[in-house]
Amino acid sequence: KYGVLTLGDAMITLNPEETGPLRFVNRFERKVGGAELNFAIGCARLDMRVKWISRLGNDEFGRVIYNFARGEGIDVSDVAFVSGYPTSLNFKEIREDGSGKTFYYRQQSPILTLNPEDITGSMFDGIDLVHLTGVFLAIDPRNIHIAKRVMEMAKQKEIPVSFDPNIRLKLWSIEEARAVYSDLFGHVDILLSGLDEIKLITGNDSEDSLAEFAKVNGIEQLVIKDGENGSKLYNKGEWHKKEAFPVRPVDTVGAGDGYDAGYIYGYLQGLPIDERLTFANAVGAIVTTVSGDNEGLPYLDEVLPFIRKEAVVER
Ligand code: KDG
Repeated sequence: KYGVLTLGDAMITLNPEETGPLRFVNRFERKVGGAELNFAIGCARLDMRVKWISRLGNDEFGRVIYNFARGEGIDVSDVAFVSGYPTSLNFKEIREDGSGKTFYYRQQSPILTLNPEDITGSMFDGIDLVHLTGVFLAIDPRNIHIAKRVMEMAKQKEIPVSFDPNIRLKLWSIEEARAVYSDLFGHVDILLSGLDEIKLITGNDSEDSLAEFAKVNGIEQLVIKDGENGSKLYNKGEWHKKEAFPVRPVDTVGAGDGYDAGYIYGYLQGLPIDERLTFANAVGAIVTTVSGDNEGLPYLDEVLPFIRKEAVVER
């Protein structure tokens, strides 16, 4: 089994029981979210070994998240509980088409207590890929020091680094984000970005300018996710494209994290580019058909039947 390392904040996600503006919603379901944790769950379900580094509040919700991650088979030995920092919350608003808005209560996130010295060499033992996202960087500008340390240690150990900008403009401004990203892109081997996000970051989404951007930053694989329009990869001077799977989405939050897990699975398994993009598109599509940020992440044995449109015996 391949080993993946990721690091980030998690939160209790309150999923509305009805669609429409949050101010009219009275009932919520308590779930768990967090971009990097969603990615970790996605990888674990695709049969990879996953280590997730994090900090949780020393409270009831912190325990919910810890047990949830552990229940998914994630290595939580570098997750610690910290007092004085309540576990973060995220209320979601979901519209009829499955798209949504988030309302965070995470000003004093427990992950603020993580320091660069907490990252040690043994955390990389048995790791084949390191994945970070922009959510962790958006929480506190100082997190760049931790992210850089992780990326530099990965480089020393010849472990590839993937990164998803995961822009969260509710947490920081695009100017702040651009400054931090431009400092990090040079450390990234695989960049997995939404089309709208890469446009916000580089100011352009034409294939020529994105190819140039990848070359300048030494990004070996530039993956662009475009939801229902599919995804594409720029690698070794060429663009490869794959259309999306048609689905009826109920909750699109977490689809990008699922896509990342699917892509990384395909990359580590050495799947040819065409199959890798198909696999990642499938994982992203499946995620949108289930309510919750990570509940819809498929298990390995569910993805190929979905791709082949095989009938599933229900009863
Ligand atoms: O990518 C999905 C995540 O964004 C969601 O699970 C929670 O908003 C969230 C975050 O900040 O990680």
